[in-house]
Amino acid sequence: METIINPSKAQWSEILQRPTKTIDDIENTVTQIFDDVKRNGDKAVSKYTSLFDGVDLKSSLVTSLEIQKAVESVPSELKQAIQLAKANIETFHTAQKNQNVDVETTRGVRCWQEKRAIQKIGLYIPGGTAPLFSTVLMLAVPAKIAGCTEIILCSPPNKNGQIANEILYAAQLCGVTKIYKVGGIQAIASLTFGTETIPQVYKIFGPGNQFVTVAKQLATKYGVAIDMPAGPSELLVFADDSANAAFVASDLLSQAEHGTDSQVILVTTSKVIALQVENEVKKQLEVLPRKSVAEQSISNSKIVYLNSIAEALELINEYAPEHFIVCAKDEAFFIDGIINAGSVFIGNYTPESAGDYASGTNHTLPTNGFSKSYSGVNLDSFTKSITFQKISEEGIKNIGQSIELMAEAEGLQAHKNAVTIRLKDLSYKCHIE
Ligand code: HSO
Ligand code: ZN
Repeated sequence: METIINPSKAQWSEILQRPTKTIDDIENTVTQIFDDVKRNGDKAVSKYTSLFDGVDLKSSLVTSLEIQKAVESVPSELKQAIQLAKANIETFHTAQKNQNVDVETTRGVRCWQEKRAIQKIGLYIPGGTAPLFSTVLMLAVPAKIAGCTEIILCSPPNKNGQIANEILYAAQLCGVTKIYKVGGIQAIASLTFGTETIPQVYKIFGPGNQFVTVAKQLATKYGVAIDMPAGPSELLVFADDSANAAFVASDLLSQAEHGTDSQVILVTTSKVIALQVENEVKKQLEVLPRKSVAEQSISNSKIVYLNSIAEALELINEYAPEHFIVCAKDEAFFIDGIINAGSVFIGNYTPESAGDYASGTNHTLPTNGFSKSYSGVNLDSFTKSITFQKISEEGIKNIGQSIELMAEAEGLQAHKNAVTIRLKDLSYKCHIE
């Protein structure tokens, strides 16, 4: 890890730069596969599954027998752990339900707002060497609470044509409607257009590699919503001398092991902590099974020493981390002052892993500086708000003239007429009464 001491503000943006990748040629591939799936449906999907996943499938739909077998093969201790996580995620996301807004804006004019679930949603769960089944909980649990009626899960099959048992177990536990063995661009294209077997959805959630990320962006061009633009996972830790260096190192490594392009940053006001963390990282890294992955992301990572917590906070808000751990004497200063972060972890006993799995908060969070403008996945991600209004005779009399004047000023006579006709009706009624 490179240590940078008291960088000037002019240097910040360079220090905080995310690992960049070019996506030009990916876009062509994505467009081609989208066109093919749109035109040829299942036939195209199975061609790409064979090409990219190396397996020929008769059908991409996971059968109830396969689900049953998977459920049986997950060890009961792990099942209990998953159930504890699910219960906490359920509690936290159920608590996010809030009261409807309902007001009388002017006498006789009632306006209110009600939430409705997005009916059909797609969840994308990546495969690979370590399939992250915890993401199933993070997406399917709030979807169920929100009331989504069709929850479609896509995940790439392995060489044996299977999806990891844990993913299938979590999916059935959370009430996913249907599961399909389809991954990558072809999965996102299927959810966008629908095929003979895979239903079309209105919003797609979930992480993925660069291909999936670009595919999700293309899906939006066809009117399908997505949770958020995704990038490599990242963590920023602020630690002063009240922090435990070994704990901090373990957090940095937990994020670094995700992928070679993960980014971890330590910001500190203590030179002692900076040194201790660096040594601890080296020590703990040695014994990690995913050492080669973590080593690479750690080698791109930075320790930034700054003189004051005020400057540290400014830098953190400029970086806008996905995950922000704060181990500081004055934690309230950071809690009150943080503006841009996906999720904040406070104190020495709050590792990021807790939020990744089981504390109850969601781990699908904005990366790549998007925490400046995006929230992480939460209950509202699965709903839309509809506004309602009901205006009484008294109400239209109260606001009618203003509407008439504004419509006239915009040159929209028909708009004005829609009010005038009613006001005339009321004054006529008034005369004959
Ligand atoms: N840290 C990841 C989520 C995750 N970690 C899943 C372990 N499993 C992105 O927030
Ligand atoms: Zn993680």
